[in-house]
Parts: sequence; C-alpha cells; structure tokens
Amino acid sequence: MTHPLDPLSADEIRAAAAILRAEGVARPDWRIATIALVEPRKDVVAGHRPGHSVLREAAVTAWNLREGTVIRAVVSLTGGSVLDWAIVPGVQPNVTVDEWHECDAAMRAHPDVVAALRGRGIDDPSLTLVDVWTYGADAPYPGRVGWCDVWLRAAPGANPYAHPVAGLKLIVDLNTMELREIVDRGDPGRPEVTGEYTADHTDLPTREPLRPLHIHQPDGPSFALDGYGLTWANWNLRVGFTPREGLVLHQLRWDERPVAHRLGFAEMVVPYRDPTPEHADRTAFDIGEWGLGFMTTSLTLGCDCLGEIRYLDACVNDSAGEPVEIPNAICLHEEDDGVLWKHVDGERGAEVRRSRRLVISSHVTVANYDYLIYWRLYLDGRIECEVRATGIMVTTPFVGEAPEYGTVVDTRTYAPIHQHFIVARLDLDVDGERNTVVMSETELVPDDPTGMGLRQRRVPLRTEQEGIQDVSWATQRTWKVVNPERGTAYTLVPGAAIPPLLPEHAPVLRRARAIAHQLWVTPFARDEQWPCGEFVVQSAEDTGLPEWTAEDRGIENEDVVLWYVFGIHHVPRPEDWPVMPVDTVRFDLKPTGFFRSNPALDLPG
Ligand SMILES: [Cu+2]
Repeated sequence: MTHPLDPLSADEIRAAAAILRAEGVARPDWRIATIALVEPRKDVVAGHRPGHSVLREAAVTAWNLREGTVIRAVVSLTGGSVLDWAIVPGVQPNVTVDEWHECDAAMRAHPDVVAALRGRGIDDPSLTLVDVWTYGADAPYPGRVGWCDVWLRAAPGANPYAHPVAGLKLIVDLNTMELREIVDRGDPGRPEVTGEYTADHTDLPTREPLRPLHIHQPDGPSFALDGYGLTWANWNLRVGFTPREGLVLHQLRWDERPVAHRLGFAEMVVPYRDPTPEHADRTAFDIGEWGLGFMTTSLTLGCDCLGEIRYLDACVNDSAGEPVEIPNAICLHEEDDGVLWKHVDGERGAEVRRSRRLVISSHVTVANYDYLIYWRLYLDGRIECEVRATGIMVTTPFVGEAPEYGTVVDTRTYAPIHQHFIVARLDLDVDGERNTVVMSETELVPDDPTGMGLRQRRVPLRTEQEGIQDVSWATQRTWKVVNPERGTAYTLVPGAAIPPLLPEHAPVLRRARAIAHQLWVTPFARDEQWPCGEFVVQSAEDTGLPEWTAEDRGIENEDVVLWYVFGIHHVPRPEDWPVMPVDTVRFDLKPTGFFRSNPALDLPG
C-alpha cells in the first residue's frame, strides 16, 4: 500500500522512463539526469488515509546529447501519461554517475592521455583514476564540459587519492566524451607518501583489539516500522528518500502534534580556497551536481550501525532511466545516550533517567569524500542533526616552499583549505502550518546599576528580507519558530555555523549566495526546493534563495520554511591524512515552550 510520500519504487522509475521513451526521449541520443517523486500538495498528503488510492507523479529531467536540449517533464505514473513538458534553456542538468564512469574509462583509453601519462613515467593507465569535476559559468568550451584530476594507484586495489598526477588536467566534453584539451602545467613529481589506509597496502601493525562490546535488545527495538512510517516513543514520522537530497524526514509529530513537515539537506557547496591553477576551479555542489541520493552507499551491520538495526532500501535512476537499487541505504536504530536528567537530593539520594535516541542515518560517498548523516530524535522532544565528514582529502605535491593555502600532510604534499557548506531545508510546522520565526537574543539591561541584568530581546521576522540572518555569538542568537495562536515553539539552535569568507568578486559567491548568511526564511512554496537554483552545473548566478527572497514576501504567521546554513571550515590537520577521522558538526531543534515542563518527567525510573 503506497503512501503519497513513499519514495519512488524501481517499478515506478522504470515506468517514468518508459513514458518518456514513448515520446522519443531515449538512448542513444538522450540521457536521463533525474527521476524524482513529485510530492503532492500538503493538503493532499494531510487528507490521505490508509487504503486511499494515491496519484503518483514523477518529475524527469533529461537532455539531448547531440543538441544539448534540456527538458523537464512531469509524468503521471498512475495514468501512464505526460502531464507537463518544457524545454529549459541555458542550463545543464546534474552530472550522472554514468558520465563519471564513462569519462574515467574514455580518458584512460585515450591515446593522448596515455601518451601524457607515459611522459610522466606511468605506463599502466589501468592504475589511474580520472575524476571529473564541473565548472561554473567559466567553462573554457561550449556545451557540457568537465575538468578532470588524474590519480594513480600504487598497486591494484590501492588508494588512488594517495597519488595525484599533479599539473595534469583533462578537459572533456561530457556529451561526446571527447577529450577537448590536455592542460599540462609541468610535473612536480610524485613524492613518496604514506597514503594507504588499508591493511593489505600498509605494513602498519594493528593495535591490540579492545574486548567485545555487545548491544543486546532481547525484546527487539522499541520502534515500529510500517512501510516508511516510523513510530518510536512519543514520535512518529515518515522516512523519505530522493535522488538529489538522499535521506529526508516527513511529518514529524510528537503525540500527534505536528513539529515538522519535512527536514532534509537541499544543497552542499564545497569551495577549495586555493587560488593556484591546480585548485581554482575546484568547487563541488554535492547535492545540485551529484545528488546525495545517487551517492548513497549501502550500510553494513556491525560496522556502520551497531545494535538492533532495521534498514530501508532506496532506489535511484541511472542515465538510461533504469532503476539502481541501494540495499540498506537508510539505517534505523536506537542508541543509549547517557543521562537525560538527574538530581541528587541530600535526603533521598539520586533520581536519574537515562536518555535514549532514535537514529535515522544514511552515508554518502562523493568520490574522495564521505558524509555520514544522522537525524536523531530524543525523549525530551529534541531533534538533532549531525554530519560527520570523513574520507580522503584532496592533496597536491609542491616543489620548494609549501604554499600558504593549506597544510603540509606528507612529504612535499599539502592539503588545501576548503569549506563544506550545507544548506538544511527545515519545513517546520509547530502545532500546525502557521508559524512565525522570532529572532531571540540576549542583551544587557540598560542603565542597570548592578551590571548583572540580562534580558531577552525577541524580534519577530516579518518579511523575507528580515528573515536573512547571521549567527551572533556575542548575543547567543537563536531562532524560535512560534505558533502564534498557541504560543508553543521549537527553536533552531545554530551549531557549526561557518563564515563564507568570499569577497563580492568571487564567482562562487554569485553561484551560491545562499551561503552568505546562516538563516533564510521563506513562505512555503512547492517549487522552491533548491537554494542555489535547480541547475547548478555551470551556473553563473544563484537562482534560488536570493531570487525568491527578493520579492520580500511576508513570513509572519505563515507556513514558513527555514534554510539553515552550517558546515565544516576545514583547515586540514596532519592527522586527517591519509583518511580523516570524522569531523563532526551538528545543530539542534529544541522544544521551547512546546511543553509546559520537562516532557521526560514521566520516564520510568
Ligand atoms: Cu573537508
């Protein structure tokens, strides 16, 4: 039985592609970039009851490899027909996994590339990896163009990201997979580095293992899963998955009281802050370009998730429109979380309750980097979002003095400073759709002779321009999402806010103005999903948040959407090499007058 928010199934992906194929959108001339569920209107979702029939629609983005024409179609999966069809001029769709692999294979087989590699003493191209990146508006050739790093494995199965073939870039037409240009800026050589991290490629002794730690839930976990519907303690919600965002959460409720309609990540921008030619073009939009759903990897019991685990599978499309299954894409489990509340009374002794949390997680690998995403629900109503970045940093050899744009991590090798900006899209519905975001910060009581007085300054954000906010450490600013009718609220407690540090002339800023501030607030609009624009590959301008908010619509007592920008300001450490211990960032959504008092008083002792 399908719920309107269930992710697309393999059959539905196949059906969507078949509908377009019947219209001539098919191989070999066309590639399908994305097949995504069109989530129904909120009132339709709210009115849905189990057993009701569901109208399923998918949005398909495809492009013609000969002409470059990009189309966006909406198809009815229930009706088997095209509902809407439009050509989108002047854009490039997201880059597909197929293109990444085909580009790698085509370049490694290209005689000019083989010759260039041989010139650097690399005789076996099968040990190389060609990793394609995208451009902004400054692509050196017309059409769909990528630039490639070349990496070298020391042996079959070894870490390709250990050995950059530096000074060598390949520029590729991604529609024809033709090599447009080899850019050779000279060979800085390949220094002897310790870039391997697996036991079979290092002679590092293994530590004495710790004794076993088992997590037993003899009666099973305390959550129940019904399709994609999930209930645990006072919480219930639906788990979702889209090709672009990966894991999303829908309809979070506490004791049937709405808290959030939809939580997910809408964009990720990773600029490398190294102006040398090796890195100046290196900015990844991991969501708009590559898609966290497409990049989601299967999880392994006992390694990625410990304890009593339930998994959900996911499915995305390949560029022919065929389904690609991702088994164990989403992990659901409970974790003990230490103490939730406690007091030791002089007469009675200790009263203490343990905290437990429900963790909904998904892991994403984007080439060298890995992002581990955790949404956690707590027994006191708190929602925590955590991201752990791990994987392998991009490194470059240098000759002579180390460049000032990074950290030396190995012999003649540095890792450039870079930033990972994540834009979370938080469609909160606190006790209903109509909410007001109130900026709340602490200030000194003026003319207070004691010098001790503090008071809370609360400013309702009335329009989108007022909703553009920055963090303020000095005033401990937070943003309270208030239901004005009931006086209840949840607060966005900012964590891991990072400064853009981008001057006005930086092209990346023009493409990603969304990251210039930490909070944006918009009135809900179904088609406003992508904060840096729907099409970020080779984009010139951010056509998302800055364009929408230029209208300066009202956001007071509206169905508000919060866009929270956070991330990792990554100044590499030697210890991040050759594989990074996780760099962890998080933010919270905390009930703030959503309950009358501590909602976890009722936990059994
Ligand atoms: Cu990093």
